[in-house]
Amino acid sequence: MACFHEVALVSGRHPKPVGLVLQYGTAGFRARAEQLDHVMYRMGLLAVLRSKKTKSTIGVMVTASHNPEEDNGVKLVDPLGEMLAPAWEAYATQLANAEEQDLKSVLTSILDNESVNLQKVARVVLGRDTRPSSLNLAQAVIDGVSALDGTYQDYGLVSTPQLHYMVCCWNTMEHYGTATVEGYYQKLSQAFLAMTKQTPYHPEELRQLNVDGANGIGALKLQELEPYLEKKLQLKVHNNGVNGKLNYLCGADFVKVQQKLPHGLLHIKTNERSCSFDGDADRIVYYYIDESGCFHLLDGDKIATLITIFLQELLVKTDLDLQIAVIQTAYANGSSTRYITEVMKVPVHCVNTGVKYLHHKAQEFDVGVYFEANGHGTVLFSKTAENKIRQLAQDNNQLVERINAAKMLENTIDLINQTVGDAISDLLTIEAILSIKGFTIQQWDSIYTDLPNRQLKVKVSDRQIIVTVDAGKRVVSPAGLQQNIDALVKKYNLSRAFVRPSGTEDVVRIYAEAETQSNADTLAHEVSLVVYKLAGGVGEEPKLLH
Ligand code: 16G
Ligand code: MG
Repeated sequence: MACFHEVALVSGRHPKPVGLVLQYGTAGFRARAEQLDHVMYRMGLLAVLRSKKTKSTIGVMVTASHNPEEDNGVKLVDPLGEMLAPAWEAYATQLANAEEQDLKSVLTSILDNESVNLQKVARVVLGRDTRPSSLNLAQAVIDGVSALDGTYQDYGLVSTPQLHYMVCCWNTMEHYGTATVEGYYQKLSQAFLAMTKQTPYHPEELRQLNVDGANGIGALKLQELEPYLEKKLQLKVHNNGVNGKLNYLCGADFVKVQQKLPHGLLHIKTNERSCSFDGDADRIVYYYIDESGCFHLLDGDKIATLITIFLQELLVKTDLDLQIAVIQTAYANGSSTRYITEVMKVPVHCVNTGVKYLHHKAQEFDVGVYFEANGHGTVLFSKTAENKIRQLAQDNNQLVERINAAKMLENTIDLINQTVGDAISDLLTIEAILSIKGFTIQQWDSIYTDLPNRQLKVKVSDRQIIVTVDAGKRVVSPAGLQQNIDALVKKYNLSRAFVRPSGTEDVVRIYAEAETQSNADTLAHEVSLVVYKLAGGVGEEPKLLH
């Protein structure tokens, strides 16, 4: 049996509140910040074991993304910048919930199960968002890493995708990029400038983009990036954290769910291109106000469509035999799925909610475009695809049109963050595409028309009693719930609805879409009532909101 030599494993300054149980959920641990000190320390310990096991650098990010400022969270980042392997998520949960006296034996059992060699060196890189609680919590992670003699580099305030980028740089001997924030800005800005080299400097109003930084890390990082962009793009960063509160009445999640302008951007001009980041800058959504004052949202589905159109056109020009596919979740607007499959003839795959599922599926294709409707997404190029593209870009014996298309793809590969969805990298990709195609935001928006939709949530006594199949689109338990939903959906034209337990909040989520907004609202409300009745709703019965 593996055994720890005399390291100071007892949590000491980071004791666990007795009886507290937390779970490594869809995006790591998330809870009120004051409950997380011991979890951070233990994730420091686990990161060391994971590093020794994989003989690679492992990332630890302290953030609770779009959650309220009072919350915090932590997630581990695996060697190529991807999400932690599922078996280790289970270890993370065991470790976080072990009472003090059991900590050593839980660690020992992980060591044994995974045959971790304690003699190996460990390296952990960590980052944190701008929450007031993040600094101390990051220190708890460092204490955990140090307790097992791991080495670490603290990147301090970085966006989640920047930390994923660092991990990938470290583990590819910097083939992916230089492992510094400057390296990140240089890589992205060079690719962006190369892509837009042929396009003229557009008039100021077209170069200008309003960004809602959610009062978080994204605002800080965009301000650092801007000088690298040589004024090709002019960013007006709002909600930069100076006055406002993180994610409060702003940010990508607020805008997507509420389908309205964030505070701080309530007075944008007609047709002005605007976008919102979430609290850790791994999501982005765009929007504008039309002449009649109507709000238009361009969410992850619209972004996926724009990027796929651009990539598909280039792939055709290169004449390379590369397969492109789009990965979505049940939340994807029905119109987007229809447009991509029927008009563009690009295959769409629907997977469970959660970045790791989309990322995993996208790896099956030469070019896998994945986006969640909430604005989290990126593009993955397989090694084969990347090699073919880079080779063609260098091959002067080919037709100029093919070579140029390959060069454009090459720069896109460098611009897009292939480790995880990245609001900054996505912003630059979208802006480059709009600029190259000479599209206004309205032209982009008019590619297809979204079906009106509504999202609601219902609190139940135990959300785990809702069991779903078919990528979260159908409920198999509690009995009768799906039949009720089916009957309600039938009442409306072009409608669809589903419910699933949230992986990040203690609620059941409801999604409905229909031909009109009022039908989508009514259907969502009716479904929420059925959930409330059949799945043990707590508190007041859901009301119809208008
Ligand atoms: C997290 C996930 C996101 C997912 C969302 C679902 C990551 C980085 N993010 O934000 O992919 O859509 O959770 O939340 O994994 P829900 O389960 O509460 O609906
Ligand atoms: Mg986020």
